[in-house]
Amino acid sequence: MQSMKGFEEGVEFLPVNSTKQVEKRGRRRWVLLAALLLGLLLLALVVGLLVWHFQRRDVQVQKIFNGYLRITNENFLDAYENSSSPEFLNLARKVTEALKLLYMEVPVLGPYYRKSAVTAFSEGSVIAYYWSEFSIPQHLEEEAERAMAKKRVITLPPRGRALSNFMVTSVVAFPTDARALQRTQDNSCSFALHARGKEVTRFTTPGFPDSPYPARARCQWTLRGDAGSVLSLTFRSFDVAPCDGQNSDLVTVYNSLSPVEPHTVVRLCGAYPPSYNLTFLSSQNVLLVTLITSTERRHPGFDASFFQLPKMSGCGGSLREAQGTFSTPYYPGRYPPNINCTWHIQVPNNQNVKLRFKYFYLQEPNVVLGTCSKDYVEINGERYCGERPQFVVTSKSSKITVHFHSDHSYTDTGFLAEYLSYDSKDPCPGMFTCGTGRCIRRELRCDGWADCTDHSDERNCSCNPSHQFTCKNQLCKPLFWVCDGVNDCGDNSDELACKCPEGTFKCTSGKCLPEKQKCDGKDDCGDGSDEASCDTVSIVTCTSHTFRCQNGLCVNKGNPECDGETDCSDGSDEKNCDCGLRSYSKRARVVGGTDSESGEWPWQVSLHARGQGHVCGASLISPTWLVSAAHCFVDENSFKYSDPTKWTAFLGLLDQGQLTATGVQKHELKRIISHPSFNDFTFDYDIALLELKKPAEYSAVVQPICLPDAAHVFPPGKAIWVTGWGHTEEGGTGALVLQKGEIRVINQTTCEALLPQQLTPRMMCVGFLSGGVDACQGDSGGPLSSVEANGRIFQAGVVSWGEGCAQKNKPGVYTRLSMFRTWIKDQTGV
Ligand SMILES: *[C@@H]1O[C@H](CO)[C@@H](O)[C@H](O)[C@H]1NC(C)=O
Ligand SMILES: *[C@@H]1O[C@H](CO)[C@@H](O)[C@H](O)[C@H]1NC(C)=O
Ligand SMILES: *[C@@H]1O[C@H](CO)[C@@H](O)[C@H](O)[C@H]1NC(C)=O
Ligand SMILES: *[C@@H]1O[C@H](CO)[C@@H](O)[C@H](O)[C@H]1NC(C)=O
Ligand SMILES: *[C@@H]1O[C@H](CO)[C@@H](O)[C@H](O)[C@H]1NC(C)=O
Ligand SMILES: [Ca+2]
Ligand SMILES: [Ca+2]
Ligand SMILES: [Ca+2]
Repeated sequence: MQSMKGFEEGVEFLPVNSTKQVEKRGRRRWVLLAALLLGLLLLALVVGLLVWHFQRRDVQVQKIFNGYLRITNENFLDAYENSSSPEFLNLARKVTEALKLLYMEVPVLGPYYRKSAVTAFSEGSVIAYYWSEFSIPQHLEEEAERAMAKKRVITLPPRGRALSNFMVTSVVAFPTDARALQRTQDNSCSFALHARGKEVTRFTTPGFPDSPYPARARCQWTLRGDAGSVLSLTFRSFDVAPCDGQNSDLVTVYNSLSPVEPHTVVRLCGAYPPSYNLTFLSSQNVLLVTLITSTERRHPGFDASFFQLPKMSGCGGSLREAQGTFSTPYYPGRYPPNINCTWHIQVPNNQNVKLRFKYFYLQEPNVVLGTCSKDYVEINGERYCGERPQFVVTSKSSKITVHFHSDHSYTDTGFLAEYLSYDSKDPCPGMFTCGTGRCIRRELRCDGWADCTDHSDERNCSCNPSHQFTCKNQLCKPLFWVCDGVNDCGDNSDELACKCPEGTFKCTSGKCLPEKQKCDGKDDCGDGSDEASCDTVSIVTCTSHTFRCQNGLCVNKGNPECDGETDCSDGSDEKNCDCGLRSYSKRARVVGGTDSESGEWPWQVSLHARGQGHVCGASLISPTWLVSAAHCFVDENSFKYSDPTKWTAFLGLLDQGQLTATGVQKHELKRIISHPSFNDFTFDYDIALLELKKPAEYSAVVQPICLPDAAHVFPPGKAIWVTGWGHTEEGGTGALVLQKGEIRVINQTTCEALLPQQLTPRMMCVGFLSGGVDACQGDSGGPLSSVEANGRIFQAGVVSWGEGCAQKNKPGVYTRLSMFRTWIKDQTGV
């Protein structure tokens, strides 16, 4: 109480001049003491606050590092593969002891070290894989990470007597993905496999294929081969939950037995089609496969196998012919990590040498653009990496040296290159020389399509006004790309002529209207386009350009069907949306670019007429209904094409040579409904509906496509896809594998001008998008697939006219499907 009182007095007296109290000595001492106490208390408070503050900022974080080190003076024993053998335990103890000594020497690590454990050993002399746990103040985390990643040699201090004759180098470790943490403690889903002889060893996710892999699992497979071998790992079937950022299920393959990012070969999620090559090579005799699952979604998992093969003795070499080819090891399979290859090329007769890289894929994540810091090809001191279209490198002499380097992580398919000798005076005999040194056919010069990657074949041309537009920059472009909203010239001059004046906007029809008529609730354009993309979706008067909900109300949003947002108050715009999605999200890079892959166009149908094989295409729109072209079912003298019993429909088909492949469904037709207004002279109303006798079963390779609403717009300039096998009946020249081509919607006005008197509102025009595609392989009756909002694919059209094929400088004509939405609904109920 006393001190309390003094405290109060002190508070009272301290700030003021206290001369009055001088004579009262005893009382003054009290005050001083109280003040001192107060000061101490305040100090304690401040210190306490500071400590609390810093501790809060500097909570100790648990940090686990995965790493490996090399023991240089030990030989590998078989017992080291068994983590409960005395030999393993003995060596593991030495390693953890050595790590402890190492960490104690590093100020940022020593005080925070908790423990280490060795998870595996492998050959070379002996490599130990371990993890170390620290409890580190948060502000030291980064510094500790840097210290751990530094490659070290353990120099044993004198007190490390227990470790005499123990030489350790290359000690590195990297922070572990937080999601993988649990795994280091739990061994319930951990497998160790050793390849035997030349045998193929198979392993799968638990339960494959009958039951899905466990949710929230941490699994790992340690794969080994004999000393001196490397491993080849293939996922034969792969289907885990789709990739969606942080929380997806993830399979990772490491070129190490430590799950460290710098040795990651590949990270996989989602589903891969069977045609996708998922073969990976190691650079040593070990691989580690991990599966980390975070989701509850149910997927079958993977079926994988691996085998050992002798380590490649070398790559590269000396090439002395006048011409030849060379490629990265295992091309077109992936090259292995951690290799260097050097090719010394010298052509005879004092000719010059040039290299043409036909395919070049050295793509990997985490490369800073333009640095080629990971995998690269180096020629004449210049590095090439990433994914590149065909390119040429020339030398001014008869020699050239090509160096290929792959680092420890992530591999790709590599390159295929050709070397040629050439006369420096005439590098492309009989052909046109691109600025890049590539030779192309003379006809490709000034044809309006860039065949040289630097566009040099299209420079200094005089354009042909009958079908070409002269850009301001002197490039020639097909007339049908004018005013389609896409900058084809590069300087936008093909779009300038059709731009609306300042203060106005452009309707889809091309009409220019004052800005204020946009989104004012009135259809001023006449095609609804001024009301189609407004900030708020509202109910408007129904016109032929508005989407009508089931409840009869119309909304002003363009293409609201199945876009993932509820736009109708009754939700009807998002009903019946089980369509237009592919099961496989991944696609391989197809060399040449026009072969489709299994499951890429699961709605594509092949129609075989009896005795004639593939005749027409069609698309699946429901389990029992197909859409095709009416002209496929017009009778001829010799054959009654309108008779449904004459036809067989193949669903899920990729290769016409493999009609009995797994997944292919063979169906008979019950009914053919050709549009009653079909005109086989003008090809107007060229559409037919086919009913299957038995419903199709949906699968990874059989799925329906979405039908566009009557008001659905596929605007000019939009890129879509045409698919088909071509006309195999004409002498069997068609492709065996389903072909695809990227095409672009052409402005209807422009197309009418190019095809006078031939186009009706039931038709739409498309043009080929890339000049590299030589011929379109679409077949009559086949679908045009358009990727719309939310990734769903809608059928824009049916391949109709003649070849059904867009040629480079001629538009192709297709049946506009949105015009037939009501008719299809009336006939089929779909
Ligand atoms: C691993 O070593 C332990 C202890 O020596 C032994 O009991 C066990 O059978 C070994 N396992 C294998 C697969 O060799
Ligand atoms: C995948 O590539 C490997 C080479 O890495 C090759 O051996 C294998 O045959 C390829 N598999 C397929 C299905 O193409
Ligand atoms: C490949 O070359 C690089 C740089 O020259 C070198 O650091 C690396 O060790 C070499 N790798 C192999 C496997 O020889
Ligand atoms: C185009 O003409 C310019 C000068 O007229 C010339 O320098 C250039 O090489 C020519 N380009 C091509 C591809 O012919
Ligand atoms: C179509 O082209 C014509 C001229 O060729 C142009 O006036 C019109 O605006 C274009 N339409 C669209 C939607 O761009
Ligand atoms: Ca790499
Ligand atoms: Ca254009
Ligand atoms: Ca919607």
